[in-house]
Amino acid sequence: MARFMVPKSHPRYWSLYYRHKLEEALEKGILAKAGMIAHGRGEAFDYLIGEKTIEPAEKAMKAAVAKFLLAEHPVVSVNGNVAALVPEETIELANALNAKLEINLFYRSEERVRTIADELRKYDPDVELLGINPTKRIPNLESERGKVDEEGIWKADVVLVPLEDGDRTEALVAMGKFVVTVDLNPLSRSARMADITIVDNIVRAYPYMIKLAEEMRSWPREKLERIIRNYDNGRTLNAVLIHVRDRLTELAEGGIWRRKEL
Ligand code: PTJ
Repeated sequence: MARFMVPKSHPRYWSLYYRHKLEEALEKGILAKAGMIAHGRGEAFDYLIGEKTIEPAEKAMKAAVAKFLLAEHPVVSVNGNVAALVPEETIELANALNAKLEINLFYRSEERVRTIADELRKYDPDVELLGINPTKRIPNLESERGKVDEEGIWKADVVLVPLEDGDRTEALVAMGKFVVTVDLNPLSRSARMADITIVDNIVRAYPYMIKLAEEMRSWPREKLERIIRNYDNGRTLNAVLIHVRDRLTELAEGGIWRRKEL
């Protein structure tokens, strides 16, 4: 695979950088082919949001971290896109939240699971990984994608399933799990079905959540409980749509032709 040669001065440097990471991950067998398409959809929504972390996402992240810190069996799920974009941050986040890590793939093959496990172990050789030999199945979810680990998602009370397919999110909610997702598309089924939806790019969301977790870890239980009680995911999704609407209105009124920065 050719090295990434784009100069840092390129106006779309970071976008191209992460695309390159995905290309590499595809070659290594970490990423599903459809992961490329999923990323493109995410990028399109990131443009609409403004490629920055917006206030509704900050609120969702705070509530998600509070919920994780209070959980009994918290689990952070990893798929191919996540392993390609934020492998190190995934491990750091699970540590900061005291959560287990489970490889859980939509397009599951034993080889991909192994490749992703090897990739994560490059960042922490001792990392504990679940989902390698899953023995349980999510009810009403057909084929490979329903396989989960008895010690992980199966017994979890709170699960983080980023960049996820809507069916599985819905099935996890139906199992009584509290489901948190990260999804740039506020209209996706996952975004609408989850208990907490973080509408942000995972490359910005995970570092932000790691910092939050380190800060909030020492907060009293009641304070964390209050954050969760006051959180309303419907309101968050509406606020994201209103943000996009207002942003597009401002851009349309201000004009974008030959404008360098949005
Ligand atoms: O690795 P696997 O086999 O588990 O497969 C992973 C994919 C992503 C291919 C699979 O879960 C899938 O098909 O997902 P969907 O249904 O395409 O949903 C992925 C969602 O993630 C879409 O709504 C995208 O907008 C969103 N998304 C893509 N990239 C990012 C993102 N959200 C946040 N940050 C991103 N970088």
